[in-house]
Amino acid sequence: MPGNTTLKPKTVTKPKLERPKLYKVILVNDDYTPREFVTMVLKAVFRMSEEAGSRVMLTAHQLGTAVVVVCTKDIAETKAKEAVDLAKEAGFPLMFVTEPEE
Ligand code: TYC
Repeated sequence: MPGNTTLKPKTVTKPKLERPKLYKVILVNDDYTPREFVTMVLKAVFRMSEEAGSRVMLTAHQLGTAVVVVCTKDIAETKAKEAVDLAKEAGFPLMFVTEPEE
């Protein structure tokens, strides 16, 4: 051992436990979809209460858009599609879009 020891700097490995990037599901206002239908979709697809659903619906109605939920890309895209499909079936142009969180 003596005279035979090489001092190696310890390699510091950054723990690779990166969180998955999060996505917002955004509700977009339009002039045709009835308010009650929007609230119903928020309750059915995003499991919101009547109160939370109508609050988010009113925010989109007044401001143009509202964040519904923040989740992984997969879930965001699946939920947005489910919601848009429900509206399409009922003949409404209701839109939900997804976008990555800053
Ligand atoms: N603006 C619609 C109306 O007045 C209601 C509505 C609210 C539609 C929110 C879409 O994302 C929306 N009937």
